[in-house]
Amino acid sequence: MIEPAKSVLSKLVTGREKGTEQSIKSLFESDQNRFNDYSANCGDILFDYSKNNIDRETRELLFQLADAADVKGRRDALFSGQRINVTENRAVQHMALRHPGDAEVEVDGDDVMPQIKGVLARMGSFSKGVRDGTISGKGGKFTDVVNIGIGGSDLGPVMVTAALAPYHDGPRTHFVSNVDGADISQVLSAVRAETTLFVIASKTFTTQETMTNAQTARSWFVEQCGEAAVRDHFVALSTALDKTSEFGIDDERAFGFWDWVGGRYSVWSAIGLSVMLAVGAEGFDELLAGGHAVDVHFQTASDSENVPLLMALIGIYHRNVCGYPSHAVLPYDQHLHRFAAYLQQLDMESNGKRIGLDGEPIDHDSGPIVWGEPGTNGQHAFYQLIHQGTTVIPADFIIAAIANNPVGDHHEKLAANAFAQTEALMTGKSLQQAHDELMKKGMNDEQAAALAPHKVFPGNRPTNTFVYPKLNPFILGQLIALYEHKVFVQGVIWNINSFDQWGVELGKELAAQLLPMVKNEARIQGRDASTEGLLKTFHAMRE
Ligand code: G6Q
Repeated sequence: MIEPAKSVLSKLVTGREKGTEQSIKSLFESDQNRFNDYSANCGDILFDYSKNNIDRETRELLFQLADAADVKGRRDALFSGQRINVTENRAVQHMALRHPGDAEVEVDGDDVMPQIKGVLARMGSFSKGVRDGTISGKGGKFTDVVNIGIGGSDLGPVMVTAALAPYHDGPRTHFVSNVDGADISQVLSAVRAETTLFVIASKTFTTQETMTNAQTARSWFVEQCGEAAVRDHFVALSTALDKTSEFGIDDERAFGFWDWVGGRYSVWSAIGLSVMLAVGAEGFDELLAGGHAVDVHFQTASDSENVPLLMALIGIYHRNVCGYPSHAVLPYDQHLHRFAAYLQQLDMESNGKRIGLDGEPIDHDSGPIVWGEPGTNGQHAFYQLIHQGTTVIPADFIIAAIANNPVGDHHEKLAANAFAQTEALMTGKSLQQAHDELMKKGMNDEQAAALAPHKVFPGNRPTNTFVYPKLNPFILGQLIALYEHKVFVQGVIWNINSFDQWGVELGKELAAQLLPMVKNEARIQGRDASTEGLLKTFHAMRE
């Protein structure tokens, strides 16, 4: 954290240590207008952050913190295409992918819009052809699409296709990511080679898992349909177009993107092809438009209306002032069942860092552990800990006003549960209340006194709530971009590089060294005693 920001943070910490913090409930009691004052809109999305321990003074200090960390200056550097990913010497310009109209967007001084529009137009005509059957395979119209990718080349398309399931009117989509052969076997057993389109999604086209799965899919396909049909059944999404042609993919079937698109920000690029195949180019355009609307909002909304800024600052308060280690994302929207997994990568790969931009270890916490599951399922599993555990876990609740699948009163019940949870987390239940309730149920005083402590809810647990009219491509694009910019702002305040991911390298290097030893016991050497022991046991069990 840079010096001016540190001194604002210490004011926030001192403020909390003084013990003057009021309970969230009492903040509502002393301010009739709190809901209006502590909520903001980004287009049709309402962001309610009133159920946090944040009062006017704290919020003002948080805005000062953002200014002291130069969030606005760094935001402008981001949008102007400067190489802010310094450890990889790259610009970060995924916002250009969702930029509409004819205005120029620069990376290193060059307008990148013509190339973006060129790829988007090719994706559009290819998707249209696949969807209407004018582009077909050996067995006629494609019925299934298999996306093979991992990390950023998987999680975005997986999450978005799941979220937009009600809008699917194209071929069925399947995703293979894990190098565990179970993953590809399951998918291949569910499709027919003659009517399947394989989409090999890899920015580098060298990733072990993806290339292994791609080769397996290719051999399986060739066995049934022959080598000549590969050109019609395989497409590539990559920045390494030389490597895609070596794999046997026709240049016409390769859709490029650029090094200034980070993997976890790439669903807006050619990596989103499987989304476009499922929902059509118009749906994909709507997704992009939603993302762009948030880019404009982030750059123009005032501090108190700026949803990604508010999301980030509340998160900083929880992490760096209150010391909360984790953050839950709880969508009450079944179609968002992969949203938390997607955000785990976005947030934890971006901000799970311990070295600052100055190359020195940082002296404060950075990214929290992000996790979650859709409500109401989580309520019957881990919410126990959120309500009564020893760790406070701030949570985002996400709910649509209108269901995509209206069935009876399901949606009303879903919404009632979502609102009930945030209320319960805030208000809690006192010992006296618990005791009185038990007495009313017919227990005697002794029985009630014994059980009541277990039924106490401390309350005062912070939550944010997002409400939007209905989950559609535009709203989804907004939601994703809101979290992207939240992560950006937090990275700026922590003064770390949110756009590299060196932490994934060491495991990859060691896996490459260990593979020969896993294949051949005689080659085991030079490892620690535990690793050697594990390798030997592995071999013994395979005999
Ligand atoms: C994301 C990361 C990482 C990446 C995967 C797949 O930001 O860079 O998750 O997306 O490692 O890489 P390829 O797309 O190059 O196969």
